[in-house]
Amino acid sequence: MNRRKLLQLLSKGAAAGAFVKLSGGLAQGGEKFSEKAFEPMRFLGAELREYGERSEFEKGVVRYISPNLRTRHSGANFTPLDKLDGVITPSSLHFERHHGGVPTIDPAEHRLVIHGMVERPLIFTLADLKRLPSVTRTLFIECAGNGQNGYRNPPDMTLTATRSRGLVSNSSWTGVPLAILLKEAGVKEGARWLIPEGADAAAYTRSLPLEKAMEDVLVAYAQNGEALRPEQGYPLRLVVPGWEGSIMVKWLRRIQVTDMPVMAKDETSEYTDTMADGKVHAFTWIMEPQSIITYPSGLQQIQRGFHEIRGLAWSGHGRIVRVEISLDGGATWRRASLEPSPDPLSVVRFKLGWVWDGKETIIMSRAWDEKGNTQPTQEEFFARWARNNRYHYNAIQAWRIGADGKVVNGDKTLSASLAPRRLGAVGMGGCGGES
Ligand SMILES: Nc1nc2c(c(=O)[nH]1)N[C@H]1C(S)=C(S)[C@@H](COP(=O)(O)O)O[C@H]1N2
Ligand SMILES: [Mo]
Repeated sequence: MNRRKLLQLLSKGAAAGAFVKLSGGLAQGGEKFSEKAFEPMRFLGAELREYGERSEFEKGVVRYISPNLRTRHSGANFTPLDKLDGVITPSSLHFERHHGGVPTIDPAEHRLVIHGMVERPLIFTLADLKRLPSVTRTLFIECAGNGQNGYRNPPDMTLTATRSRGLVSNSSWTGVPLAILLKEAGVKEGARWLIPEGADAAAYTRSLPLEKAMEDVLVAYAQNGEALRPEQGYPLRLVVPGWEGSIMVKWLRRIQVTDMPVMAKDETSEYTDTMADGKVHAFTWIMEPQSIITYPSGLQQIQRGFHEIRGLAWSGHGRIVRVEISLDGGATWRRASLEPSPDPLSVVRFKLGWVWDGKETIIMSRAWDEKGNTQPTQEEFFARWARNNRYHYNAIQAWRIGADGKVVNGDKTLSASLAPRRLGAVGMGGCGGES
């Protein structure tokens, strides 16, 4: 059939009608084709280029940067979870969290020093590190401040999935196991901690238990198959599987081996958790299970009929084994299907087919990991953690679908006894990002 004939057929709507029938009534469409759809075939396309760029029509898919940030050098932005598919975060859309801006580092000049309680202090160039045995794993990085918006009471009705949980990203990371470097240096008896330091203006510093370092920590130089992005720590960063993002020191230049944690500003003034009894919990490293429905989600608009509910789930404790979705505000739950996961500590995608009947309802998801951990309700969460806490929020996120198909935050306004103290300006702090 030639193009003209096909066009005639399509414009009669016959074929378009057939599509609807063939797909079992799932499609809403029936849109007519126009001559315009064939326009690109009439002209020679763009030339080959050395480095790819996305379609000009996709330029609106960007990281969310709060207009309320005090500074863009010590803040965070969010991966646009509600505009992405699959589980790999494009490197250009990986969330960012910096305490002193993004340094420009010449990899030829960069060195990694390992010293302190070791037999042989060592200095590595990038080339030295790339000669060593490498590991590639698909792992999430999540800021401890992810979900921070959940501390607001009453709930923020302008919340989107991006602003709810977009301080998580998922990439394929390649690097040298830190254990190999430590064995080379020869860790002395009595050593128990590592103090990694970044080469940024913040001289960002944390304490990392030696035990974890020997287990699975990577000194990463590649992200999704190419060199790390400057924002992600070019040319070197720590990737600490399953732990809070804040321990994954970027622009890594030095690791001191010690017998004690250093109690750095970056692990005391931030990233500690106030408990409901007023005590402060330090070193909350492992990220608890999380899930977020990205479609339909906050500020989207849906129509009656079929929708594939989609979302993302992850846990620092291990593989996600089950995600449940409630379509009736938490009264009943059904099991979503999970896409095969490339790594136990990768983000996974869940899906559930659903026909929306046009009635107002609340949808929500909760994830379960292989260790039996799941997400608490808002009430359960605030029974444990203080109202004015800022980090490690992983309570179930609800979305309310109105009779008009508009989707908004479905979280409850908590009773006075449970209500978090009004955060005010504090909500803008934490991970530096008003979420
Ligand atoms: N050197 C350095 N490393 C750092 C930070 C920083 O500001 N400086 N921020 C930390 C925090 S709080 C997080 S959540 C992650 C964020 O990593 P990303 O910007 O690649 O998403 O990097 C961590 N490593
Ligand atoms: Mo963070």
